[in-house]
Order: sequence, then structure tokens, then C-alpha cells
Amino acid sequence: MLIDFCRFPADLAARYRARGYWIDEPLTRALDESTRATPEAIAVIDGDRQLSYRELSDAVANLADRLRRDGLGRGDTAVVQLPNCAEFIITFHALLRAGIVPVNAIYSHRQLEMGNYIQQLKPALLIGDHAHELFATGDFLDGLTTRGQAPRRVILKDSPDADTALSAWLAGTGQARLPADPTPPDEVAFFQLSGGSTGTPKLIPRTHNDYDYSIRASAEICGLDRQTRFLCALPAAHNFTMSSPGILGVLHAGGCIVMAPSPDPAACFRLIAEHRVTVAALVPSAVQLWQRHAALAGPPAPLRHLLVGGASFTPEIARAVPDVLNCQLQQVFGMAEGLVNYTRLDDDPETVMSMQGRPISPDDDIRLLDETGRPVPDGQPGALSVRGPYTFRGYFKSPEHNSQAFDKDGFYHSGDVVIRRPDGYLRVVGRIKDQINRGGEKVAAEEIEALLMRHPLIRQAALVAMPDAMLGERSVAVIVSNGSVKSSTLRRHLRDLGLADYKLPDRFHQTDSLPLTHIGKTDKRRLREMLQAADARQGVPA
Ligand code: J2J
Repeated sequence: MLIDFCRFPADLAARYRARGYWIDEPLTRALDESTRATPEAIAVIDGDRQLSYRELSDAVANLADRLRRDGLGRGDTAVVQLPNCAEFIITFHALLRAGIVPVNAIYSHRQLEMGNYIQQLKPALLIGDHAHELFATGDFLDGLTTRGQAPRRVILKDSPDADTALSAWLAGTGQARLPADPTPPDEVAFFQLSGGSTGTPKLIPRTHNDYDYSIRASAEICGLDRQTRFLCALPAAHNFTMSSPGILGVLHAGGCIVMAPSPDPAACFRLIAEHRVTVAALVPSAVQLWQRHAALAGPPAPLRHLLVGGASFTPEIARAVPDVLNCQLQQVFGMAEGLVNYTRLDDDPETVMSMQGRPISPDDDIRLLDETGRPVPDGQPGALSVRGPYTFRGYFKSPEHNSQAFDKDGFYHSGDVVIRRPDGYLRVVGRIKDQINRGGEKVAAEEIEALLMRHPLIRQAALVAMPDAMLGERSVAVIVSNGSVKSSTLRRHLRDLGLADYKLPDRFHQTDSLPLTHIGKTDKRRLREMLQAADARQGVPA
């Protein structure tokens, strides 16, 4: 049962209800309420299409009904992969309404990631995009069939075949509307994707209650209202884009979402001007691109408010936001596992430029620990662990990993190293998880190392983060091989395994042996120092 993966202890659940965080409503509540309040207001703009709240809700109910009349519903799961488009929002809500539990894959995910989610979830339904390379040939679906993993139903956006075309599934059934049948509010509503630090991507069960609270609170903290026009430029499936305050926060506030295919500044500035966008959310690397563009083209005029998060943001670049982009900055430090921190709109400028915010909830219980697990005092860096009303209680079917990721009190170790000010504000200063944060996109070192080791000539592999002026970090694969292997060969090897492009190492470096720690693990700190020294010798800029 999916409930087994998201159960909060009864005492905490009672407290979260008593304090009004959990309101026992389905996650479709935000859309339902705003549709009742302002049915004719525009909810989504996608290219030259505009959907009012009423039209959006109708499309959601149509798709939910079609799926249920096709025999899908409670007890089923779905793997969804759509680009930034209105259908992303429709599909997500329709699946919730029908009680089907989805995971939204990132659009850049390929065979390896998608195959993995399918293997873990055994979904009855796959919703994808016919234009995605996965469906360019029949190989991906045939492979699933061969492995006995083919979902019962495959629906594709823009499929030329009427049977599988999402547009056909969005048309009404002509039959009486079925009542909504979502999973219970304290059970899994959907799975979020973990940035990961292990060999296989992990799924994060999120309940209606916990996610809905984070959305209501985020919308309030970010000052969203019916006048909000939000640019959805980061991948829609990302937790930041969905919930901080994101797509769902805007629907809660009764505002309007303007879909952008990517954060490309030229296209985004056009959309901002055309649709009078007021709020946008970006990762730091995209902020730099926007700043460069604005220096030439002028600021994106109607934009008043920019949320920045997902990766470390230097105060120097942060300080330029109000001048160069002519809007208010709000920093956000969040994670798909739960905890989200924001700077507040009335914070003093120094706090906004130099801190990553404070938690959403008074009941976000944060502990900062030293290497021995003892609490560190304010002002000292410590490893963050957290428990609270919207932080998950365990990865899906990962008992071993969960025993490492949580302490005995149910606190989740996020792997971030942060400093806390006495007033509760946090600054992210480092990381102990074995991950590369490549411009906000997370790469689990272990996953790439294991895939590299599958090449017959590779004896050892280690993936490390090196500083990058644009991305913040880039990935370098250090390999020990039998004879020399070209970078292009290794890149092709990883692509042939079906790995998403953003996870391909930015650089390969061959060496004779990897430095080891005293317990015999690869010493990545030493490795980074060696790489830096080698770069300095060769005059490569840091
Ligand atoms: C430094 N590191 C940060 C920040 C996240 C809102 C915003 C972001 C995410 C997200 C999210 C950071 N400064 N401001 O889910 O709701 C790094 C940390 C964190 C990890 C989580 C949201 N903001 N990070 O980025 O699940 O290392 O969520 O643990 O993708 O990103 O990554 P993810």
C-alpha cells in the first residue's frame, strides 16, 4: 500500500491538523476553489492558447473521467513526461482527481531515467510527448513490452494516432460527469523526484495534506494574489516550479500562469512584456543570463518580483538583481523532499542578498549537527536535518537508504551544510551529499560512476564538482582505465545507456589511481585539489 510510504507519526499528524497546516483536502483544492471564485479569469497562457479557470477545470474533469471509464483509477500509478505546456497542469490535476498517483519526470530525462521510474512504480499509465526522442522509434515502448513492464495505457501529446492522442482524451465523454475520487488526504498524492546522491533515482511520496500546506503558505509568503501573472520558465515538473510558490501556488491565489519553453532570456522577456508578467522564478545560472540580456535590452519591464533558488547564489550577483532586472529579489532554498525557506518580502536588503531564507512553518524543526552528530551553535556550519508538516517520511521502497537518510526521531538529513542566524535565517555554505549541483540540476555522483564502470576499459571512476562561473558547478569524471579512452567514447557510452544530457560529465580526466581516504573510499576533496592544481599548472581558469 502506498500509505506505508508516507505515514507520519500520529502525534505529529494530530499537531499539524490542530495547528491548521493539514486541512484534509485534496491537492486539487486550489484549482477547485479558484474556479468557483473566478471561473472566467485566465488561469494559463500557453503560446496563443488561453484557458480560463472554468476551461482548465473542465479539461481536468474530462480527462479524469475518460481515464476512469478506461478502467484506471485508485490503486494505479502513472509516469508522466510533458514539456512546459497547459497539458502538464491539466494532466497533473486529472490524475489527482481520478486517484491515480503520478510521478512527473523532467522533460530532459531519457530511457534510463524513465525506465527506472517505470521499473519502480509499475505504472498502469504512461503519458508522454510524441515529439520527445523516446517515441521517435518504437524501441522504448518495445523494450518495456519485452521486459514485461509495458503500461496498460500509453497516451502521447500530439500523437498522430487518435487512440493515443492526449487531445482526444481531453475531449468530453458525453456521459454524466463522475465525482472526483482522489486518494485520501493523508496518503500519497504524487511522487516527487529526488536530486539524489545514490546509484538509482529515488521517488519521494508527497501527500495531499503536506503539499497543499506548503503551497498555501508559499503563496502567502510570496504575496501572490489574483493579479499575479507568473512566468513558468524552469521545468514544470521541478518541485520549485510546482510549489515554491510555483504553478500550484498561483492556482491557489487565483492568478495566471504564463508558460515559457525554457529560461532563455530573449523569449522570456518577450513573454513578460506581452503578457504583463509580474513574477518569475529562476535558478542562479539563468539569473546571470537574464542580467546579461537586460544590460543590452533593458529590464523586463512589468516584472516586479524574482524568486531565485535551487543552487548557491552569490551575494554579488544577487545585489545586481534590483538594479539590472528592476525587480524585487526573493531567495528560496528548498528541496523536493519538503523543507522550503524564503527570505520575506519585507526583509532588509542585506538579509535578502546574503541569506537563503527562513523556513515556511513555525513547526519546521531544524537541527544543525557536527560530524559527530552533536548540535552546532548558531553561526557555525552544520549538517541540516529536518522534520516538519511538509517534509516527507521516507523514499519509496528504499528501506536501506532511508535508514541512512533519517535519524531515529524521523529527521531527514538533507546533505546540506548551512549556517543559522539567531533569528532562524539560513545560509547554505556547502554540502556533504555526493552530488553535483549543475546550475540547479542535480547529478548523483554514484549513478554516473556506476554507469562509467560498465564500460569494459574503465577500472575506476569518480565524479566530482568543480567551480564554474556560469553554472556554479560543473562535473568532472576522473577515470582510471586500461589504456587510453577518448572522452567522446565515454560520452557516447553514457548516451547509449539512455542517460539525460545534463548528467553527462562536462569533462573527463584520466589518471593512474584515485586518492583514498583512511577507510578506503575515494577521497573527493583531495581529488578536487589535484584537479585544481593540474588546471593551475596548465593555466585553465577556475
Ligand atoms: C543553495 N542550494 C540550494 C539555494 C536548493 C524551491 C527551491 C529549490 C528547490 C530545489 C526546491 C538552494 N542555495 N537557494 O525543491 O521547492 C540545493 C540544496 C537542496 C537541493 C534540493 C524548491 N536551493 N538548493 O532545488 O530537490 O542542496 O529542490 O538540498 O532539486 O538543492 O534540490 P531539489
